[in-house]
Amino acid sequence: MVDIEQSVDIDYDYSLDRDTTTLSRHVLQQLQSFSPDAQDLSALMSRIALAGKMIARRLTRAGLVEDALGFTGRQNVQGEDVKRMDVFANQVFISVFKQSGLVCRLASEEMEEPYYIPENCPLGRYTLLYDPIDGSSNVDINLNVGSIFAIRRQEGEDLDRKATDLFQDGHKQIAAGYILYGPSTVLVYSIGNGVHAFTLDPSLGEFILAAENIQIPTHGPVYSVNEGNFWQWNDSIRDYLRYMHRHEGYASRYSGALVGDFHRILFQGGVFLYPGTTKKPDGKLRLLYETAPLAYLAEQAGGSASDGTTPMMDIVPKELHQRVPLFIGSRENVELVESFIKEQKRSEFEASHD
Ligand code: AHM
Ligand code: MG
Repeated sequence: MVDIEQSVDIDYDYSLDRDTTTLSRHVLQQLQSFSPDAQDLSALMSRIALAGKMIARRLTRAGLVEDALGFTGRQNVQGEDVKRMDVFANQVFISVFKQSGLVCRLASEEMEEPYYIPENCPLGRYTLLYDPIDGSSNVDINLNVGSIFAIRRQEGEDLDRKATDLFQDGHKQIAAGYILYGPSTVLVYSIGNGVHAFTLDPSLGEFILAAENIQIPTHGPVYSVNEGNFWQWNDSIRDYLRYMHRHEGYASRYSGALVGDFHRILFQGGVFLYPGTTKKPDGKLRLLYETAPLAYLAEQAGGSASDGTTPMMDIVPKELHQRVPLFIGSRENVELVESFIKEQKRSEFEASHD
């Protein structure tokens, strides 16, 4: 006979346990410590989560409130048209970190120079690097967008406010992740101990653990690239795409928002690529707040990321808004693209030495 009381107890235990694994609890569990550093990271992640909730709230109401959709009429430092949501989301991160006491500087796609919060600087030696709205061309058509973030520890006093200590490789990141604003809002993060995903439960206002220690499949069917740039690619990338077209087992998926495309690959495998083009030889994506944070996640999940030849995590930026080609995802898929790039370099080398 079924013991109803016991089975009810078991169900409650399971669902309550699941519901109470919130992001901040998870961060502390990950660090297995209540040290000041662990408390800092937990507080930083809670602030990022708060920014994510505020942006998600605005996005869900974007068609209803004034001034949420459309362009501002301005261009950002990279010469791209700035959308109202870009400005709003950029400001959200600034205002949540003003209250944190922990972050001295923020650097984002939307600001030419880092933003300093002097009152935090004596104590808060962390820097937040972020893309407030990734894939912002999707906002006006109600498709998914994201926010990407990384945290680095400030090194030195930075008295001249040049933030040169940020020009170090991706291994200097102590945390990275993204928030995906899709049918639900999902936060994915790593603090160097695996990759974990949380789903926002709007009724609780909390990010609840959804998947722990995510592993990217070593091989996947998806290739994700803007094929409209075919005419602008070099031969190696064209050859790779021809290979994709001529072999069974591959599917093309491209949403126009890196975060969404990467999220699919994280769970299902495949490769995302944004190679250099004739108009943008270093591609479109930015190293410090787009490609390096996602590379950190990819490596933590057993995948890989490179610029075609060098591991993304090893690339040292020369400037804040540096762009870099990106090849990221399942290890075998990334290796396949890299093999085409290597082959072209080899034939170029041979031709120049004939
Ligand atoms: P954004 O951060 O200015 O929105 O630009 C980044 C986006 C990526 O999310 C996306 O993969 C890519 O740019 C799309 O660019 P394109 O339209 O050239 O394919
Ligand atoms: Mg972006």
